[in-house]
Amino acid sequence: MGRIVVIGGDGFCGWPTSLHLSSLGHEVTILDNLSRRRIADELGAQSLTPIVSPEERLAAWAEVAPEKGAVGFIRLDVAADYAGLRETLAGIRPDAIIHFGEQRAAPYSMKGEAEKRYTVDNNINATHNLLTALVALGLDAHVVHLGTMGVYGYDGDGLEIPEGYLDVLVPGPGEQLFARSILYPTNPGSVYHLTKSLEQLMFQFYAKNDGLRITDLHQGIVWGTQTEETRLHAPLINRFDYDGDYGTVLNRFLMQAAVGHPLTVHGTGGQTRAFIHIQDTVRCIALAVANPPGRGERVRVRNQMTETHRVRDLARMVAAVTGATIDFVDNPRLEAAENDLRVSNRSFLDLGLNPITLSGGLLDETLEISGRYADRCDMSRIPARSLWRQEVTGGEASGLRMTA
Ligand code: USQ
Repeated sequence: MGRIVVIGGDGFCGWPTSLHLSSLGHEVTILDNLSRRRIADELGAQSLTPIVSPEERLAAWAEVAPEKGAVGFIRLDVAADYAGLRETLAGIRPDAIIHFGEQRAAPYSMKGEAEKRYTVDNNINATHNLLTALVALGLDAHVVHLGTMGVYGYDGDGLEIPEGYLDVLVPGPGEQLFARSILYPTNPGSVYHLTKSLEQLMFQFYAKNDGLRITDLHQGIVWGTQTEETRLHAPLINRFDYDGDYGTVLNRFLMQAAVGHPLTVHGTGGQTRAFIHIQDTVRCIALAVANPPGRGERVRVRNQMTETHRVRDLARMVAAVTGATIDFVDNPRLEAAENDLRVSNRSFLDLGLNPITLSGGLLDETLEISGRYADRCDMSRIPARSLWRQEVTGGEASGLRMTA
């Protein structure tokens, strides 16, 4: 078992991951600037589940799992405080670093100038600071980064998306064919997804130039709230975002059904996306930590998803279970109205992942939690209001209206 730093360990994926790694016997230190809580305040949209302070969470964990050892917490802005990051890593000398420390909402990243610039500044600087510090300190820690399925884009027409790389033959002079294995060409659909696409190049460079060992996990849309560890004690409960910026589609539909709001399908709901339950997220990260690439190897890319679904099918499924009505609303995003999606996830299946599926009963748990905390819901926060494009007339932005 090793020493693991979890950057962004206070967030929706980072918190349950920190507990899971601790329960496996790792010594975990969370580095977090509490930006998810700050942005929730800024948006006036709190987690549906009540979240206690990091100190109270960690005290609760020490109480239920005293034999696992304490999880440490350091409040640090990895993107802004390079000296602090360097000093912290030099002190801990971790074996692995899980990097969740990024602004992760596509709608938030498209809200306006400030949010676009914040998302790029934060995500790019956080990632580059981490890589630079590892090189400067001569630390051979395995970096496990949370990427996104969205780097591939959603223009799939049946091609199975490989895990990171595309093996191509490039025609040369005469009959010559050059074999290349290239990063799958990125096609980001938001400024947020753009940052994850740019980061792929940083990882490629630092793995090649400095021999850093890096795994990039291209994760789908996470659903569910609780994991084996967060269920153990009330203060350990995971956050549940339902608002139009941070709420993700299936969890939104489940909570909308629980509070009596129509299910907000964007456009025709023909968008097909990749999904994974939060319990499988934490399992995948543990599997990735246990299976690092070697020094000098190229970045290991794994697709962290378990199934694909069309948005309108999810809405129909939730409506069938709950009796909710479905509202097909104008799509605030610029995205393909209909797409197919096939994704390879062989590498996690080969490592032994036994996927949780939507049919597996855990929908009920999310519905139950949504009902339990329904009185904490602010209905005005449910509609998605971030528009992907400003309408331009006569060379000037005339306001936030969609043209596509
Ligand atoms: N959608 C609706 N109704 C809603 C909310 C969303 O129809 O009320 C649609 C969106 O238009 C989109 C799809 O559902 O077509 C997915 O939206 P989402 O908000 O669930 O997911 P997304 O914005 O893509 O981002 C989320 C996470 C992000 C992660 C990404 C994985 O916030 O951190 O990287 O999922 S992926 O989508 O595979 O790129």
